[in-house]
Amino acid sequence: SAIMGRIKRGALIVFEGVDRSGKSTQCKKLVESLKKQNVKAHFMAFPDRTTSTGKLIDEYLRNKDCKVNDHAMHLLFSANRWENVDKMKAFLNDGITLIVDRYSYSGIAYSAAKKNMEIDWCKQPENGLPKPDKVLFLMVNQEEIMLRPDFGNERYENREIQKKVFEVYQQLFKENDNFESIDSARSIEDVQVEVLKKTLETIKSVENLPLSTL
Ligand code: T5A
Ligand code: NA
Repeated sequence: SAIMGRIKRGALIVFEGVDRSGKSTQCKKLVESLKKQNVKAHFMAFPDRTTSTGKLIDEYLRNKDCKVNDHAMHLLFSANRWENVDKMKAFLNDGITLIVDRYSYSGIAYSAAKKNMEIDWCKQPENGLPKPDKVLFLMVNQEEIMLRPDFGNERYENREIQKKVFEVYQQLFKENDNFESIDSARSIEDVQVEVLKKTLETIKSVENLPLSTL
């Protein structure tokens, strides 16, 4: 039948967490692990620094002297996701699981951590984007984070900002039923075992469900 022949959709899996919590490391390993098991998977990361908005974002993040209005900057990060929506839907509809390094929740957490930025305002431009089937939140304490290589190079990498970001993330965690906390103070390999398990479970549980929106 038509139902039997239909391609099962891929899952939208997002990694979130404060800077240096190990998101990129886990995402890249996960895509490799999935491919080894013949699960179709593709890696994406936000901000996508290759697009026109991405180049402005990259300049803003790397140059702490670069002054841009906070609200305008927030919309730019969101536009950077909207630029990729058609591509994301095409992958998912083709049965390819997307492993995404940061998404809307980063956008909300890092902007709402700033003075004079309302969390409700920050959520608005994310409305209508594909909703992640699972958000794996990498949890590790700040003392450990600051011992990891390269901490402190980019705009938001200081203790005070990271603390505020974590507080907004905690609120988002409570509000969203798709969040799951992963203890990331363990070895890269141990974290990967759990991340792979959660991902395979999610792929199975959503393959016949429609994609929803934020
Ligand atoms: N941002 C982002 C916004 O303000 N708005 C938005 O909408 C979005 C999408 C750049 C900044 O942009 C902000 C948030 C960010 O401040 P980015 O490009 O994702 O975002 O940032 P990066 O600097 O590339 O990545 P992170 O700092 O977030 O680091 P990761 O990816 O969490 O950590 P990773 O995997 O690179 O690991 C860091 C180090 O720790 C080691 C790794 O080997 C590496 O050296 N490590 C471990 N060490 C011990 N034990 C483990 N389990 C380890 N796992 C990793
Ligand atoms: Na990263």
